[in-house]
Formats: sequence, C-alpha cells, structure tokens
Amino acid sequence: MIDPVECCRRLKLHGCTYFSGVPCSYFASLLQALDLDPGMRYVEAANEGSALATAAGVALAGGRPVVVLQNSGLGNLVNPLTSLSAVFDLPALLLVSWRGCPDEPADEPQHRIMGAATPRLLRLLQVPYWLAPPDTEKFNDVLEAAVQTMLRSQRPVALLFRRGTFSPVEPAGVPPAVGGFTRRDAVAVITRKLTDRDALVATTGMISRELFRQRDRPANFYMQGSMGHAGAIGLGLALKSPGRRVVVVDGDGAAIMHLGSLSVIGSTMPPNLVHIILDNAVYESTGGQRTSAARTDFSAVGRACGYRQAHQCSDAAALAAVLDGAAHSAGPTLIHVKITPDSGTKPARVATELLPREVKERFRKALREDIEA
Ligand SMILES: Cc1ncc(C[n+]2csc(CCOP(=O)(O)OP(=O)(O)O)c2C)c(N)n1
Repeated sequence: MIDPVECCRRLKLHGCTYFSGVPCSYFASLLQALDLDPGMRYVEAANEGSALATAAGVALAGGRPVVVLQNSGLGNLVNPLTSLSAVFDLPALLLVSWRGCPDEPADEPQHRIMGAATPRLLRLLQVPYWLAPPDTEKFNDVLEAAVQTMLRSQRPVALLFRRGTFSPVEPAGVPPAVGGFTRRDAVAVITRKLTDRDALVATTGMISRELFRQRDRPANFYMQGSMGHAGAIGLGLALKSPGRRVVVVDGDGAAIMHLGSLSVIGSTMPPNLVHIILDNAVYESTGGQRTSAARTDFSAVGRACGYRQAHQCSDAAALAAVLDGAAHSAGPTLIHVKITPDSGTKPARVATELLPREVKERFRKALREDIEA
C-alpha cells in the first residue's frame, strides 16, 4: 500500500501543493494527510468540473495543480477538461479513484458503467493515464512519469487508484462531537411527519441509507449516485404530480454540488415541493471531509432564490414544528437542518436489499394514480 504521508511529501517535491477536488472514500487517508500538512492547500470544490476549473486557475498562475476525484465525477469534469484545460494547455494531475473496476468484486450498481468505461473514456479524452501501483516505491516512479508527461504536454494527466491503494492514517484532529442532533435524529423526525401520500427523494450515501433503515416505504426514491441532483429530480416529480407533496432530503455536499438547482426551483415555484438539506458540514459518506458549507446559510440562499418558505433549525422540536407548518403552507419550502456528524453505526446500503429497478418499480406503483391520470 502507498503511505499517504509519503505520497504528500513526493507531490510536494514535484511542486504540487495546490489541490482541489471532491472526495471518494478510497482517498480518505490521503485527504486526511493533506489536511494535516500545513504546506498543502486543498480546496473543497463544489463538483469535479469546478475542481478542474480551480486547477486551471492555479495553472494559469504558474502552479502545478492536483485534482482529486472519484471516477463517477469524470462526467462533471468532461466539459472543463475538453473546453478549458485542453484548449489552453493548462496542466493538472488528476488523482482518480477507480470505483467499479471490472477486475474487482462487484461494486455498487451506479459504478458499473463508469467503472468499465474509465480507461476508455480517458483515452477518448486524450488524457494519458497510469494505474497507481499499491507500493510506495513503485508509485514514486509512476508519479515521476506522470508529472514529466504533464509538464511536457502542459495538459492534464491521470493516475487511477484501485480500492485499498492507500494505507490508513491514524484518526487525528478533533474527535466527532458526541451527542447533539444527528442525521439519525433528523431522519426520525422527517419520517414521523411524512404522510402516506408523500413522495420522498433521498440523496445518495448515508442519507438514503438512514431513511432506508428507519422507514423504508415504496414511495421513497433512494438515489444511487447522480450526486447533487436530488432537488432537480424532486422538481420534475412535483411538476408531474401536482396533487402530491414531494419531500427531497438532500445533503450539504450534494446540494452544493449543483446549487444552481435552487435557483431553478425558486424560479419554477412548485408549491408541493419541500426541500430539506441535512447539513453536517462534511461529506460523511466518504469519510467526513469538510464541505464548503460551514459559512453557507442554505435558508438564506433558498429565500434569495425565490423559495416561498425558508427555515433553519438545529433540534428535533424545531424541525418538527417547521414540518408541521410546511404541511399547511404553499412551497417551495427550503428547510436547512444543522446536524452534527454521526459517528454511530453505519446503516446498510440500500442496494444490498433492493435493486435500483425494484426501487423504481415500487415507487411507480405508489404513484400509480398520478401516472394513470
Ligand atoms: C459526482 C460524484 N462525486 C463524488 C461522489 C462520492 N460521494 C458519494 S456520497 C458523497 C458525500 C455526500 O455528502 P453530503 O451530501 O454532504 O452527505 P453526507 O454524506 O454528509 O450525509 C460523495 C462525495 C459521487 N457519488 N458522485
């Protein structure tokens, strides 16, 4: 395995000290090592495309930027890659985790197509890439080759990382708060306040998993991937099923990834949409890396984007009261729920019990009267 601290040291020797990205659990220890290194600057980007754009800015100013991403984020990255970095010859070292690698035991369903396509996609996009060997010495040679190619071509190059390439580092920093109002508590209130007719859309990761654990129901649509699009999915549902309340349960990292959807919801004004953002200020599903949410007031953003109602709350009683109020007032409603990270047991993955196809079929049946109308 590669020692993440040694990897940081090597990157620094190559002059790579500016990082931007969106985390993947495969990089948990590397991101932790970066965070602990005062010589490194990591920007928690909204999405992988923005991460590359920030890297392009660093490169324009003469830096050697690094972008950290999960291969699922290649979709977000393609446009700035082909129409910015490749057009202006702006280098970047892309560290890409390889979820859904076909040689490994089956990953979650959302990684199947991108897992198989990743090397071909990089070739198609004319990005030279290397597979990162799980050995510090061998890795250093591969890193050297990648950096030299990047400098020669002045274009992005990629290193692909399979599962378990980095060794773990000791947990450091402030231990997660014990007690407080957690995702688990917030989900308990939300599920208690749902009516049988409500349709629910849950963002990818722990939020879907917690809803599945606490109150699985056919009218719950659990996203698998497509991070950041919960609000947009909810908007489509709310428009097509105007007689039904649509409750979107989003995360702060996911909401930030495609924050523009808030403006679109505010402009479209579906009265039956309730958009809840559970904000723990971290990407808890991938290891608790900080998001940019700490200084973002989502209720103020919602109000400024044109949501009819916008609230902020940070305990069970306040959330229950806001949900009671929302049941009797026209939306769109945005509820910013401040929660503390949850170090408790991780709920099971939805896909271990329900295939995406089953999630969709159950959901459609629950909405049958709207579909047939
Ligand atoms: C495009 C894309 N990039 C990265 C990921 C990896 N990923 C899955 S869940 C997640 C974190 C979600 O964070 P947040 O919405 O804040 O919810 P939390 O995990 O804190 O509950 C990330 C980064 C992904 N699925 N898709």
